[in-house]
Amino acid sequence: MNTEITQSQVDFYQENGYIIIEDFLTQAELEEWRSAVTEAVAERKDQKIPGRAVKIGEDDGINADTEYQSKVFDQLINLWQTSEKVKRLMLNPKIGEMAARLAQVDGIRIWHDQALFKRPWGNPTSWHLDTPFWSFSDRRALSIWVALDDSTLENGCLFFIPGSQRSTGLENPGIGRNMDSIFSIYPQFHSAKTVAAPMKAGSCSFHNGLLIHGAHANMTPGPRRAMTCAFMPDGSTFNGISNVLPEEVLAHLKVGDLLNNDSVNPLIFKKFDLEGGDA
Ligand SMILES: O=C(O)CCC(=O)C(=O)O
Ligand SMILES: [Fe+2]
Repeated sequence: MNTEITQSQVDFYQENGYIIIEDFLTQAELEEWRSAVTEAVAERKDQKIPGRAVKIGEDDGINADTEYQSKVFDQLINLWQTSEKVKRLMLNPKIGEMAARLAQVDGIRIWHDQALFKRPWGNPTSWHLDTPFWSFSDRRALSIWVALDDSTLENGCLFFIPGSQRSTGLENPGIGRNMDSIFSIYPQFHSAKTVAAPMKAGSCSFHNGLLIHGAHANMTPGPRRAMTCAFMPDGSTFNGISNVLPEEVLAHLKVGDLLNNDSVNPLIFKKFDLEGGDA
């Protein structure tokens, strides 16, 4: 696994809100990720999120799914909670350290992982922001997106609007079927330059949760599979949005409480731990 992050990569990420890391996984690691994730997805039998009765493609209040949304991708959340193999991959402190270094934070917790499988002929992923959906409000939150298949212009690679993370906010524009909806809230990006992010299988990207991003439709008869994980800076507090938090956790949470329950949001990297106390 290529987990080194250089200062120039940190600088690029901070400026543009994303970074692509080629050959993140070796061929053997890619095989391991593919098999762990596809097995974990199959074991879920279409259950979108642990502890809830919602099937993929149904409305769980997270995305207000419609039939159209169900054909954007199959979205299976928190596979780390139902698969030991995925848990080993997701709780890797080396990945946490990459995220912490890019985001310039001292500690990183998993917010949620998600497999995002765009099926053949899958709809495009409309421009959207991630952070406004989440139960904490931190401009530094980010995600890793690992390509399990070659992700191409033809089958639904990611697109970014570089630098947009610096002027978007925590209001949620949502995600619907119209690619241009987000520009009614952010008209300044209507004519912005966009960047396509095709990636070979085993490469990955990180993107800031406030970066405007989306993906092409899948215009091929093959799948475009990705494994992703959203990260929350350690020390984040509850903002009152339920998102993926389990009922029993929500029952005891007040706005402003620390989200530091390791069984829900594992701390996967803390600078202090590795650097002997001078963080
Ligand atoms: O995979 C996609 O189509 C979209 C991914 C995305 O929005 C994300 O990882 O935040
Ligand atoms: Fe997203």
